[in-house]
Amino acid sequence: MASTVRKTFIFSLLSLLYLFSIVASHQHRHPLDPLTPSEFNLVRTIIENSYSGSNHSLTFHYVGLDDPDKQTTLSWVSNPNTTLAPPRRAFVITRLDKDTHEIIVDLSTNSIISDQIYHGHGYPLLTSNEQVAALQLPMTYPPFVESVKRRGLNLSDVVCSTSIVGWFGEAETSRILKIPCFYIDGTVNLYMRPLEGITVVVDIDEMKITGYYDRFRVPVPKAGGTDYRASEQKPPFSPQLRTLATMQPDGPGFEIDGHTIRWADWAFHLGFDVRAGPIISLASIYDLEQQKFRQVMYRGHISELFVPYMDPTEEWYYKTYFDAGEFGFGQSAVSLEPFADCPAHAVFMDGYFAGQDGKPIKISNVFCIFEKYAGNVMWRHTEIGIPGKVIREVRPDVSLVVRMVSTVGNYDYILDWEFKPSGSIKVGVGLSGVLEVKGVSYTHTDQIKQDLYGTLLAENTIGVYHDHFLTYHLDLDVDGVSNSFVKSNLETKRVTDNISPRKSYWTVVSKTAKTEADARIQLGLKPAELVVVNPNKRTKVGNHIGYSLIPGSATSPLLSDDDYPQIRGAFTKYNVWVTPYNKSEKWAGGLYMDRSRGDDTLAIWSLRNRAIENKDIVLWYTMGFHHVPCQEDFPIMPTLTGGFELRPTNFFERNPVLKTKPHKNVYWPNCTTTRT
Ligand SMILES: *[C@@H]1O[C@H](CO)[C@@H](O)[C@H](O)[C@H]1NC(C)=O
Ligand SMILES: *[C@@H]1O[C@H](CO)[C@@H](O)[C@H](O)[C@H]1NC(C)=O
Ligand SMILES: *[C@@H]1O[C@H](CO)[C@@H](O)[C@H](O)[C@H]1NC(C)=O
Ligand SMILES: *[C@@H]1O[C@H](CO)[C@@H](O)[C@H](O)[C@H]1NC(C)=O
Ligand SMILES: *[C@@H]1O[C@H](CO)[C@@H](O)[C@H](O)[C@H]1NC(C)=O
Ligand SMILES: [Cu+2]
Repeated sequence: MASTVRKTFIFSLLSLLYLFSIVASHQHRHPLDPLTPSEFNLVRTIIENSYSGSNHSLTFHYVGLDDPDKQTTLSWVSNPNTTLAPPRRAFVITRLDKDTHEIIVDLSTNSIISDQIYHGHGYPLLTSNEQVAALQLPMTYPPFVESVKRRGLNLSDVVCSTSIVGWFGEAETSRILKIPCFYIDGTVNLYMRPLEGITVVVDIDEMKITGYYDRFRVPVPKAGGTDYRASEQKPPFSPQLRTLATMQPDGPGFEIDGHTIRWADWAFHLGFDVRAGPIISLASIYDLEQQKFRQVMYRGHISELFVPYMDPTEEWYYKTYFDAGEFGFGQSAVSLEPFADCPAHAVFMDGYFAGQDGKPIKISNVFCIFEKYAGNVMWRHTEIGIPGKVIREVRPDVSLVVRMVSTVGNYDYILDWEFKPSGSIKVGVGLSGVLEVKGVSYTHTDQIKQDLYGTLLAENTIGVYHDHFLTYHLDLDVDGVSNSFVKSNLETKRVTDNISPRKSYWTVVSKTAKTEADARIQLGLKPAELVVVNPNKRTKVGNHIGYSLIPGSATSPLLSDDDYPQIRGAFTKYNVWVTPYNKSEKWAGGLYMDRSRGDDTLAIWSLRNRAIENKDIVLWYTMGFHHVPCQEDFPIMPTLTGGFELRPTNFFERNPVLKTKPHKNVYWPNCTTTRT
């Protein structure tokens, strides 16, 4: 699958043209804007030219913006008209003749600033092309063809997918995948019909099958009842819900200027990255009293997603996925469907990433942006305590949502960043899609006498136990760059000296984390408030200005620390970590996730136990789901949701939405929506 680089002078000609177009558009560019299609092409041209002259095999595995230093960006932001925009640079990871290269390309000078071979463990993002090539290999591999025939199945109804293999202590590793295959006769829900017992190993650098085992045969689960298409459903149908729509007769209330979005009191930048998906930068909120924007978050994005399955048998033990670092959350993003994935009034944005050949690939409608009104209350009070009066004030809750959906093979992750006028940022995650199931001979739970590592969901179908851990990188800059992390435990106190009929109460005991070790927290053990404060700023009455992390349900890994997947996923050991800002510490599992050995994780960086008090700090938060599949998850999962909130805490002098005007009451009895 490796593409061959040939030298032609057309490349140089093209690069000149691109140079012109990029220089011309430079002034309008925000330094954090993702690479444009022409910039992707320019990167490819520059790198291909540098390797021309001989017959190389060159593939692109990551191409993204090499974001400028934080200080540079911040000084540009504070004065974009007079500050020169920092040069646009790309960070690139290629495979060249089986070596991994890290390359920085300067797009303002059309030059390669550095090109280093990476000698450490692990491999970069898998490309779509190499996965597609790998999953076709079994079809012409005689032992596999024979296995299919032995099962009495038709090869033309077999489709395959790809799985990473992880790392289990091997001294030598190569870039290999395993290829699970499925039977689609009578359904499109391939994942519900595994061909169990077969293991196909593909070396993707050689692009050939290097291992093959067919250990046992069990029935392929049947197709009936697995299809999820509306066209395939038979009566009886669910009760029909009445048509429902929200209206914005005055149009959307937000403004999109390039990649900068302004809405209500918020302004932020929205980028797209092949590995992380959405990147929210420079989120700041307008303070009515101070009459200015105040910083909240410099950069926030998904850093990794760890999905270990709990079946230790030969065919399943290796299924320990790191979806962002292996498959790419951005690379796996799908086009959103208007009216269904997002409401009628949503606005869409496209995203681009570099394919294996370096050429830009467009994902249209990769983001939707919309104002969400779910019928909730922002704040309210009814006062009946004043004789002769009833006072009622209610404000409906409206927020702004940025949404992306990443479909990593069988699973669909719905990722929301939601901004509230009250200053809260809510991060939501929805899990839907199709379970990864294992074929077994059992058709009823009464037949099962051993641990099957999952739930029998349908005949011959086990939904294997697994977790989803989503780790977020949250570089908060609360009203400035220098922040501290304060953990406030709620502690029970005994009443002494008979001062009160009460025996006990709780109070807040706050501790500022001095070093990284102080800030590692496993949630759910003790009630605590977790606040990132600006120790250099206080409210008028003297409280430190801050933002709290309001976690979702507390989930921690159950694998033992010495288990290989957990060594690689050690960053999930604590729900909260705080590190000093370091531009190269973005990916909690390491820059090279595929076949990694856990030597470049957040858990390792944090062993340095650096000082984090009154410093530029990054908050890492892991939310998790232990997934015990149930029959309702068959044949497709109703969305399971989770999330967390970053909430202003003594950031404002008072309720920042106090002065929100009541809504006009508008009623459109005959309003209809039309589907375009
Ligand atoms: C370049 O290498 C490929 C694969 O290694 C080979 O098929 C091709 O013939 C080579 N081309 C030239 C011009 O050497
Ligand atoms: C920058 O220039 C634009 C257009 O000339 C102007 O609207 C804007 O107010 C200026 N911004 C600053 C921060 O001076
Ligand atoms: C295989 O395909 C042929 C031709 O479509 C069909 O007649 C046959 O029944 C199929 N066999 C199975 C096991 O599905
Ligand atoms: C930044 O992090 C990387 C990776 O952990 C480390 O190698 C480097 O020394 C760090 N830089 C600083 C200035 O601490
Ligand atoms: C709504 O539609 C109904 C039936 O089409 C019509 O009788 C009624 O006058 C309409 N009402 C308004 C407010 O337009
Ligand atoms: Cu799950």
